[in-house]
Amino acid sequence: MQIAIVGLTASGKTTVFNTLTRGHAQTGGFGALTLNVGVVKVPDARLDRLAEMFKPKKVVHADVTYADLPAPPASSEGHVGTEELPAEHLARLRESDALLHVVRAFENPSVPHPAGSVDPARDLEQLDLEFILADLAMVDRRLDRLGSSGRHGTQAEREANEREEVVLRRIKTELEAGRPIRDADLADDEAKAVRGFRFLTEKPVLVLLNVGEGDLATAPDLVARISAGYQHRHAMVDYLSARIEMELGELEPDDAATFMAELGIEESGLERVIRLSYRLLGLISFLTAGPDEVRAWPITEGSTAVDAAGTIHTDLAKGFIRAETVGYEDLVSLGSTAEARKAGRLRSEGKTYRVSDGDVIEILFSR
Ligand SMILES: Nc1nc2c(ncn2[C@@H]2O[C@H](COP(=O)(O)OP(=O)(O)OP(=O)(O)O)[C@@H](O)[C@H]2O)c(=O)[nH]1
Ligand SMILES: [Mg+2]
Repeated sequence: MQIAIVGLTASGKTTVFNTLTRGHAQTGGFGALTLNVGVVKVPDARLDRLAEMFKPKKVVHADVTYADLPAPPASSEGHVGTEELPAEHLARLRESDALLHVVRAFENPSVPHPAGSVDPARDLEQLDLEFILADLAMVDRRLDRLGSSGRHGTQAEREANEREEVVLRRIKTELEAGRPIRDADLADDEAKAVRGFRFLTEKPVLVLLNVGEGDLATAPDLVARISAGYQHRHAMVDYLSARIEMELGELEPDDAATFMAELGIEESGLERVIRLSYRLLGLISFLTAGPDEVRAWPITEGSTAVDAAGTIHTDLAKGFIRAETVGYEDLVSLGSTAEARKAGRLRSEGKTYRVSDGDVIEILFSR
């Protein structure tokens, strides 16, 4: 699973990327076209608790890949266009499963805002519009193609083309009205007909307001104000002070705790953002626990026991017999798998069982 970090120039994308990945990519690049990619472990206190119980050789977290894309360069007319991005970056953007849209809400006299003033609502709208235009350009190109050559081929091909055209026309109407595709509420078969395009405005988005160091107290108000004007499907709004998080990340854990107490922060914003983006991807975690390994496995919400088996290994899905399942809370309160079994909390689930977040699962299978 991959999340693309997008945003206008000097909004703090690379600073956010560094805090997420504890990396040291160069910030303040001002339009330098470097692409940064890093893998982030999803914090999960349950794994620590299970590790105490099972004393495994290793503990493996679920992870998410973040790609920090440079802002699209401004063209001579002052537009920022995704079309201007190098092909490799555009491909990354299209391939991503979700967007983390960093919006500047911090003042910093030594880094003037390219537009002359800090205005998160304006910036948010500007990049959103660019993405709408990029999708619209794609839709138009495809409709042209379908118009000229889509009438040929076998009957099945022509019918598929007609179905695609209907969906594309519908999407075009949405985009022309300034609405992202994620709002269009496409039916499953409609979404499937246009999946290959990997439209930018179809991806779920987490809007991250990057607030100044002194603005943490008022940040929730800003979030409320911006989200009131941002009622879209598959969209969330949150805040972070990237600068503070970066400094926190450079401290020893004890010092970080003291610093957080001084600032009156209860939870690291970073962990919240990682968790939110995990949820944004529609992911939950099931867990496996044993003497070799305690591990969290990402899986799409709604997945079945046999999907879970396949996530671990295709052989487990092929030879699936049953999934011995116990909820994390039950396992921890009863103290061991054996006790959970005695108490009747260890369930034998079949192929079609829908996995819940925090299920501790052992797959029984035949080779
Ligand atoms: N005061 C303050 N400065 C910040 C904050 N976040 C980023 N900056 C500064 O703003 C400048 C731009 O930050 P970057 O993280 O490089 O921004 P970017 O969006 O990656 O910029 P480009 O890649 O050039 O588009 C740097 O000098 C950062 O130190 C913040 O929360 N507060
Ligand atoms: Mg950058």
